[in-house]
Amino acid sequence: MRRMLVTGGAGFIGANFVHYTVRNHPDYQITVLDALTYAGNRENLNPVADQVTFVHGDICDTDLVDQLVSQADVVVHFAAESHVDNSLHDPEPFIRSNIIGTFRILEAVRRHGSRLHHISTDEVFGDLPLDSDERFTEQTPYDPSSPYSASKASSDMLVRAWVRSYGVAATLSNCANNYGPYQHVEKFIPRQITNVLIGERPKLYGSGQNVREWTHVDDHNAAVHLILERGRIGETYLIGSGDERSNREILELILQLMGQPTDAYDLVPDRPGHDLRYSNDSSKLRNELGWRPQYADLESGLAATIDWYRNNTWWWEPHKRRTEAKYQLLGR
Ligand code: NAD
Ligand code: TDX
Repeated sequence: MRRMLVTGGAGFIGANFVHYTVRNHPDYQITVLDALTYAGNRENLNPVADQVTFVHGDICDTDLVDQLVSQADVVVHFAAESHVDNSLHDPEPFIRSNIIGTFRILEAVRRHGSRLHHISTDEVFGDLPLDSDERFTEQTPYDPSSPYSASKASSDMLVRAWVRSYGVAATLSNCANNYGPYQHVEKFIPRQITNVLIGERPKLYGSGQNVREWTHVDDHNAAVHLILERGRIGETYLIGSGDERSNREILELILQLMGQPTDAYDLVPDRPGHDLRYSNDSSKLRNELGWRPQYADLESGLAATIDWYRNNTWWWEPHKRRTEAKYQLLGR
């Protein structure tokens, strides 16, 4: 058995990663380290509770991180503050968890020689013009726009420096927008689905023309496993389905799939500094490691996601009111 430490394993992508690993890689013995912030939910791990050891703790806790990393062959680092709107309102937790937290993980990995995979985002590159075929590549210079993306860019830089200066055995990946089950109701797709389910009108920022590249969370996690198995140490891999849609298109699709008129939404004030378009060129991952997205059809992936939220109101209802109260403060 290989021993794997998953940070942030009670969050959206981390929990799906743990489920995916239990299903597809039973040779891993998994420990999750998660601080259970507003975004973490232990119930996300209910389906695999018997197969996973859960530790409630903070990645900034030097001694705890040292102890857990010393017992791990592989560390997969998802833990982070992840929501752009929150970072605009209150950046400090982003600096702490995303930068200091990653530093603590790196120092522990350096001491104990564990293999590290660092999870990051396409947002570190800034944005692309709306009407262009340009894509981010592994060579695109970093140019983050928000406190969130600046903190993730900083964490990536730390990982690269620890590889080069200390020989830490790390890989990095920068994925495009994810969707799927267990995504917090603050994020675009779950916010709109759950608004429809409670009879509230969905909320589209600004003109709704901003473009995102939507990737199913299981496709992201399959890529992470390929990189863990066959990725080259020190290398970065971009991950993305190639399916780009404007926010307006996604919202209209959700409304259509939920049997609502496709204009039944409100336009709300734009996000400050709102990135226009993200698009990842994932050919390195595809050519070197043979990755292909399995959820190639966004419509059916979205329909399954809508069904998941419809069938799991117990999971999101307790968080919905508090989330919308936060948005009301932001005027969005
Ligand atoms: P999330 O907010 O749903 O989950 C984050 C998890 O990290 C939560 O369980 C939270 O409790 C935990 N956490 C936060 N601070 C912590 C700390 N100091 N110590 C321990 N645990 C802590 O986020 P997500 O959407 O699942 O994102 C996971 C990772 O993937 C992040 O690194 C994010 O930057 C990256 N990412 C996300 C997307 C996306 O579309 N959601 C896309 C690309 C990359
Ligand atoms: O109510 C909304 N209305 C709206 O129009 C919300 C919540 C969002 N939006 C827009 C903003 C974005 O253009 O939808 C798009 C997606 O928004 P988010 O779900 O907040 O995602 P984004 O800002 O693109 O960042 C996401 O992808 C990259 C994740 O939250 C990050 O963690 C990841 O790094």
